[in-house]
Amino acid sequence: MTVERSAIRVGMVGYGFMGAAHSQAWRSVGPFFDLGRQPAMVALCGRDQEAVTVAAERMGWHDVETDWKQLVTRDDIDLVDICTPGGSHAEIAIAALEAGKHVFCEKPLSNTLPEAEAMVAAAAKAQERGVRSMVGFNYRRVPALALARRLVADGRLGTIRHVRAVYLQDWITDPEFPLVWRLQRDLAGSGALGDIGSHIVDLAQHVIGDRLTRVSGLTETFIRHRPLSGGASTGLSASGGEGIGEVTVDDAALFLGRFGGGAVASFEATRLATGRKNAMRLEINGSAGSLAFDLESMNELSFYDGTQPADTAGFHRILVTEPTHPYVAAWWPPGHLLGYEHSFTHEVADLLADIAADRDPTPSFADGLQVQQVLTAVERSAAGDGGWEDVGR
Ligand code: SOE
Repeated sequence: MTVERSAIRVGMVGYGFMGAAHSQAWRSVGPFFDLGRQPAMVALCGRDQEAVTVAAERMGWHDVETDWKQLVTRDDIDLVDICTPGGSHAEIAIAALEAGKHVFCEKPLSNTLPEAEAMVAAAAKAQERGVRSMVGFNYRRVPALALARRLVADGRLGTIRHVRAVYLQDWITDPEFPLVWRLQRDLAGSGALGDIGSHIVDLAQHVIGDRLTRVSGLTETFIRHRPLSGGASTGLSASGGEGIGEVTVDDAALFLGRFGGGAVASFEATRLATGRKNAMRLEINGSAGSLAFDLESMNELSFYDGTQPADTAGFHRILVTEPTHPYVAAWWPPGHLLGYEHSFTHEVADLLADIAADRDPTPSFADGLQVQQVLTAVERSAAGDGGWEDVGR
């Protein structure tokens, strides 16, 4: 493999859904973004030699490893991209940082607070040596949501009072869907709360530029036992074996929140919203206007400008495809649309630019820890009588 001297040589661990999305990003970022340092897709790591070899060829990786401990110590790797289930994020990220590798880690940062705290400590120590790290909350880099943040920051909504966020899926509605790793606490850390609730917590805070300080919530597991095997079509490895196993994570989480600046919020994350495939919606109400976003119309942002005369006021649809909109100039002329996968390309474009400029990428591991603190506070509230819990206690 011929690699430019200035290239950032990438090794990725994991090749499931997120591995495929990240591989698409590493392949596509070079031709579309002016990068000081191009990525080189050096090696893909997975436990099964045959399967990871097939995946590497398909996804565009030059070499393979079957032991992540080997990958993170390779001299020809500068950056480790972690696309494994949350239960392995901490050990891989800390080893990579200690080996002097930049780290890009998928959300949620980790499955537990102690792990997240250890990752933040390792990232801070590595940063002293110019080693950078980022956690992958990709929706921040959907152009319409980046525009929403810009409008809020520019004061177009005035004082923010309400945030209303939902993330609705339905892929485990069938009780015969097997007990895959996302339904096992030791591997996934939590269910809908950490998997998709983490997205709307990070996004709400990022778009309004404020942090949650108190939460009150509930979680529910509607289907408490599932078959141990089957579901080959899911693309997710079941725990295997015969019989029935216990679901040890939430199917749904609903919680209220208070932001430090005074806004109030409602959040709902569920994977049993029959008919909703990946419906993430965000609405923000301020003293001077409102914004509404629907992932199923991800190139659009609804904006209500409260400063307009009443007889012409109303939510209008911004088609977020102008070159002045975030990230759009790198792609197509106005009116041509972007997709879910472009948000991952935007992540790696910003990460590579930050590394080339010796800057700290965002969201940082500390940002990922704060989201984990919110999720943990929700779980504390849900484990009790749903009372208010301080974030970060
Ligand atoms: C499954 O819920 C999942 O793949 C999440 O893990 C991703 O973060 C989300 O973007 C799509 O749905």
